[in-house]
Amino acid sequence: MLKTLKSMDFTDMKAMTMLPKGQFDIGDMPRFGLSQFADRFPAQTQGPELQVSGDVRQKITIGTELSELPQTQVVADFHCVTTWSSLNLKWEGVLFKDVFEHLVQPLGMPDKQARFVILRGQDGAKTSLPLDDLLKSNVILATRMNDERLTMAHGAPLRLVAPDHYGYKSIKYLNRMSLHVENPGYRPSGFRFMEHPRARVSFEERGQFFPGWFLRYSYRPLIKPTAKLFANAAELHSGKNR
Ligand SMILES: Nc1nc2c(c(=O)[nH]1)N[C@H]1C(S)=C(S)[C@@H](COP(=O)(O)O)O[C@H]1N2
Ligand SMILES: [Mo]
Repeated sequence: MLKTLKSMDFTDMKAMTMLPKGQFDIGDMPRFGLSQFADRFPAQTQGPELQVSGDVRQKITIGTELSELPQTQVVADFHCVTTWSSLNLKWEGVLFKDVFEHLVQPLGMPDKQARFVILRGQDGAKTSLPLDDLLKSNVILATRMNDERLTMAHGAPLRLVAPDHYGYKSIKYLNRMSLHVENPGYRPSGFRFMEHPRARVSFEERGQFFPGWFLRYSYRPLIKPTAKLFANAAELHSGKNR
């Protein structure tokens, strides 16, 4: 039943204003993703190493340079497309925008028309976003989460966090990105069938072929088994690496 404004207490109000349409607060962030990535882990875990290629004049690899850029914090909620949200997470690292302006542009010299970015993780996961979305001031390449070094579970040594977009855009174990000139009819290889090209949470762009509300109900039953699959795989992996 709908509550009237009068009978709502402050916590209701807060929950309502903080959670986007169709999302619920799951508490601590689970290790999560598409099931095929559950038991794939980064091979290189020492320090971040990010290759930049595509429509650039010079391919580059960014590593230790990252620690020389201004270290920044982003506090934001994280929204998985399957409807779980983890609230108030603190990420630390370097803004994508700073990496782009201080390293990618001067060293890689990307084509001025390149407006489209494919991002890949060491586990083989990939996604894409328009460059303009990545240049927003809350998109971060994180090395720390909640005042600690990023854990393997959450994408060490380097992960993207794009809080305004569903979780599948926030690639963990990030090691490659490529810039592309977008042209009509071009089907980017970073693209998966169910993905929305932008996946903005505020527009409930969960997928490109079905409405957000429909996907909400389809995805919800997957949360528990997927979280379990990912947690078990991580446990097995950490056992092996002891
Ligand atoms: N490399 C990689 N990045 C990924 C995924 C993945 O499986 N592999 N899953 C995505 C999805 S669907 C979500 S919801 C978040 C989950 O991040 P977490 O495991 O830190 O909670 O990572 C995203 N980035
Ligand atoms: Mo997700």
